[in-house]
Amino acid sequence: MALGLVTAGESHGPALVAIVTGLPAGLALDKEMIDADLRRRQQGYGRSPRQKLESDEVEVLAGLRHGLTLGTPLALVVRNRDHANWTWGMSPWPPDGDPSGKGAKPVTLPRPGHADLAGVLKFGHDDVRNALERASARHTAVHVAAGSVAKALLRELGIVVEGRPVEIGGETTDEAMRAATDEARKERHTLGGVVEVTATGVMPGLGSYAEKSDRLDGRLAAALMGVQAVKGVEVGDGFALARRRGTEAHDEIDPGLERRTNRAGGLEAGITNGEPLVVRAAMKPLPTLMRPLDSVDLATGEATQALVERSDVQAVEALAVVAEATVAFELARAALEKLGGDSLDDLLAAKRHYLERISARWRPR
Ligand code: EPS
Repeated sequence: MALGLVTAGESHGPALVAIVTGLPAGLALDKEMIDADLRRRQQGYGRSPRQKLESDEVEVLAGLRHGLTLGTPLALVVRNRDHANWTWGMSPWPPDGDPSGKGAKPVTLPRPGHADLAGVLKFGHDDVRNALERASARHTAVHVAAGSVAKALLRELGIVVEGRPVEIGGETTDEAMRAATDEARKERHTLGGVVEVTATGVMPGLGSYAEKSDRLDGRLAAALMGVQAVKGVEVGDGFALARRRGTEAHDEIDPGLERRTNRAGGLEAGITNGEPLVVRAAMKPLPTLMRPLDSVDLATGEATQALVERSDVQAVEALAVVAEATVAFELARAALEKLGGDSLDDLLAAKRHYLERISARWRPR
């Protein structure tokens, strides 16, 4: 069965939910490891006061017994502690009593760059909150929980996935990235950046060129572009390859089928080639601004300025964790497609068999 993921949840609703299907039985999960990833996602330097309210941890409602997967749908929940301040405003059922707390007044000032305007037009909402709540990057918490499960599966296969920020506000050293964040906070700006995800220990042969939709580079790009605020994805040397000659763009093959370089980022024709997988995602500056941009009040049609709310200065470190989870999930999906298996033992046996088959030719040092 293919690995699947469905999520639900609003930013200030009661909880975020993920259902992961297609996991083999017998995979050991560790609550501490999932919670550690959830904490990493919350910790970046440019985060908003919201993160002081939340302390994300995973609950499992189904699919796990005594720490081992059952081969049945795995139901993960991350509660929104901030919901306590929004019980009237974000009540799933018609709320009791007079409007109180946050979210009680409709939002009518769409922020350029957020889902606000497109969402209300598409779905016919009067209150922008009905669009922004689901579009919010808060939702990435539960993707990180699902990615953490995928990483546990990949670890069994010897694959390690890691994400890190490589650029924030145009700066590339840790010190300069922090200074840029401090300055943006002081000047009430927001920043974007670039994250890089690498996966090591990836065997050749994940993904396929059989159909466009099978190509793993395309699947990774689609999954990463689906993360809030991501506007670009590149694999390996990506856009820089377009400016090189063929002799400087590809990765020559040595005996043992190793490569001298990894400009392709571990993917050729949408298939892993045994080299580390390298992908980068570019994030735009966050659109909730303390210096609001011009907008229009949807209630009156008059020119005004966009909604001002608490916001992160930048969430690039958070994106690194989310992108890591995203890549891990897609890689786990591709590995299960290649190797299959209802139980972890079946999966590992299939891996051994496959590696044995290609070992006559593929012998990395
Ligand atoms: C977000 C707006 C902010 C961020 C949020 C994403 O939330 P709030 O509206 O509650 O201040 O803090 O990110 C998270 C809460 C999170 O956990 O990552 C948005 O509009 O996308």
